[in-house]
Amino acid sequence: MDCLLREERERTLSSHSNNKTFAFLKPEALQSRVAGEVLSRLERKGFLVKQLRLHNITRKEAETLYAVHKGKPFFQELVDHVTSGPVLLMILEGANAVDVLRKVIGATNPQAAEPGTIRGDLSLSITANIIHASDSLENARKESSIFFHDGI
Ligand code: 3AN
Repeated sequence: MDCLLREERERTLSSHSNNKTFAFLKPEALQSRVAGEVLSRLERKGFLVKQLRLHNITRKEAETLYAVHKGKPFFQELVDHVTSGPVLLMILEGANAVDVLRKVIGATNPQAAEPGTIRGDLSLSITANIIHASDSLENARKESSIFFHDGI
């Protein structure tokens, strides 16, 4: 019985974790007053907001977050942008959250992103492309732990 309960608990914990992802609205989203619209789209899609916090990203946090891009020509501009004003950090929950959110936000370059996606509808700038969303569960765990001590 104990064993069955433990298995059930582990299954529940792991399915919850699989259904969460990390995202943040970039400073441009707040400056251009579309933060409410983006949140509204995410909720209408069915995501549940589990954590939400306004935050000023430090250069150190930005360099950790985007470490994989260090040395690329756009790295400094990207770090400059995400540290230029408050961002809205969030942990979202929903079925297949990582993949679904990536579809909802659209391609990295808003000029190529499909209409109907967040980036496709709300931006033209690849640097200030409104929203960051983790691209794997592993990265969602890593990235959320930079900003939330309880992570995903
Ligand atoms: P995404 O945010 O779609 O996952 P990544 O992780 O490849 O894209 O890149 C992180 C951020 O770096 C992007 N959101 C974008 O702002 C910026 N970026 C990526 N590629 C370029 C590029 N070729 N030129 C300028 N900025 C870029």
